[in-house]
Amino acid sequence: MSKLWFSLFLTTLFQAQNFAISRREQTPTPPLPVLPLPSYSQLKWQQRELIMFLHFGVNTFTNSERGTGNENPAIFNPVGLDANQWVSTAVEAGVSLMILTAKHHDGFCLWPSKYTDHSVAGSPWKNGRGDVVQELVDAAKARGGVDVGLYLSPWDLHDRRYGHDLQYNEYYLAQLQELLSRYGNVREIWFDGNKGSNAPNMSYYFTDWFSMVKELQSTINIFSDAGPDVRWVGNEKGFAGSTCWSTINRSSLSIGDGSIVGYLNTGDPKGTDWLPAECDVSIRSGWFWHKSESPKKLSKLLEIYYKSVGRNSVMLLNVPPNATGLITESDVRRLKEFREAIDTIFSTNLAENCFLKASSQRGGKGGGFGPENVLDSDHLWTYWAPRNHDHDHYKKDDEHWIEIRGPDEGLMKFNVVRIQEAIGLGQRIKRHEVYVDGKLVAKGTTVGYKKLHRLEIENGVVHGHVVRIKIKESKAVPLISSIGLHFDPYWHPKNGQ
Ligand code: FUL
Repeated sequence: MSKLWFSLFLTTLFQAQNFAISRREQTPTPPLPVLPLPSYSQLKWQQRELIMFLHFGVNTFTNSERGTGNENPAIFNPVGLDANQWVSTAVEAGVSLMILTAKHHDGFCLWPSKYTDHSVAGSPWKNGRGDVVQELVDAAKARGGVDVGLYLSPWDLHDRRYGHDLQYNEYYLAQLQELLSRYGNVREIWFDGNKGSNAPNMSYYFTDWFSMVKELQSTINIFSDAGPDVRWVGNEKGFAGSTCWSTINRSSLSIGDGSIVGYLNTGDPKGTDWLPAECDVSIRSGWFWHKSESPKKLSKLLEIYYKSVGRNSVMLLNVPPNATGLITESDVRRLKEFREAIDTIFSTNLAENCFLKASSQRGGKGGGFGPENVLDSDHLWTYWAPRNHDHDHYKKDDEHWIEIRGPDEGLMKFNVVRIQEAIGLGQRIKRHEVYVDGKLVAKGTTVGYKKLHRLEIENGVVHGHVVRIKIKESKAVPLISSIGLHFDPYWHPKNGQ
């Protein structure tokens, strides 16, 4: 081959290669994340939406909410205990995680701990050979689809070591080791910050506790007022703030500090830690079962759902087993109604089969970030992304919006708007508005994993053709993973509920 032909051959080869590479290089990439980001286990937790708390122990037999620590283990005798019934109730309510009070403030242990006599081992139940934690774990395993979490109260009214820092912390850590190594996977551990005002002074060795927990359970989420994985929402009504960031500064938090409840409720847009809020609330007025109490009305449970799950949080609903050891029939029924209501509202999305349009889309048409992504079943990793803003030329009209245009024939009838952010790349949206046929029907601040607007307009229902969601302010380009227009037949804003 002559020199000329050879160099021509090389040039062509180089260009061909270059072309192949450049086609790939032109595939639009996902945008950069906005830190902080959730961990794998935090993302899994967020997607659960509804989890169940089970307060059960000596208080169940004494008709009390807070024990004394002097209860005789002989009173604990749930003769009909059937954890399969608890698990079925949970699964039928759409719950995938159940958190049991292995030890509440009274110090009575629902498993036979080798470090105390104050446990099921000293009770007549199963002749002292029972283990409630094991019963729950076995039932969850047998049924499948439901995970277990545990609550181990730091405040202990029974144990004499309480108040002696070293001895009590060793005792507490010993029990943590039992619970987190004997029972398989534990997905959440609850460190309750509550403590009586007359309780002895006590320093908890949180750093040791948290390290030990993570060592024994790699996928667990640690809950406390201050995380490190899930934070308390700051109240026991089940309500997250109408602004609710999953980000917060952990350095401003401490466990058991009553002055930070407002901060916990809303989170912090400037927060450097991903620490989403969990909304704990009971189906009844008390945490423990009392014969005289009955479950909350369906409308109340739905209100809580909208104000927790619908505000970027997870709803932790307590359903206390009774003295027989079963979840009471009225609670089972109410939970069924609750699940049916959620399914009725959200199983139909009127936005499906609509025409979608957006202010812009990253990488242009066919680039993988178009508005159609908000209607698929993936609510995390496929999303509509607008073009990056060119900050030098930012004009007011550049605001980002996405539009849902209904079919020509007939109007869409809905009263709930659902918006979800692709939080895998960070929480971004600070302010947004919803318009129907040009009229403002809802506005809000944060969106996060899920924002639900139950429309507060007159008559409660909107009939319209074009729904436009405007993102008024955002930390970086907003990434919207899902949108829903739903009809909630239980919502009657005129008469309050
Ligand atoms: C509180 C406790 O004092 C209540 O008894 C209940 O366990 C609730 C979930 O947390 O701090």
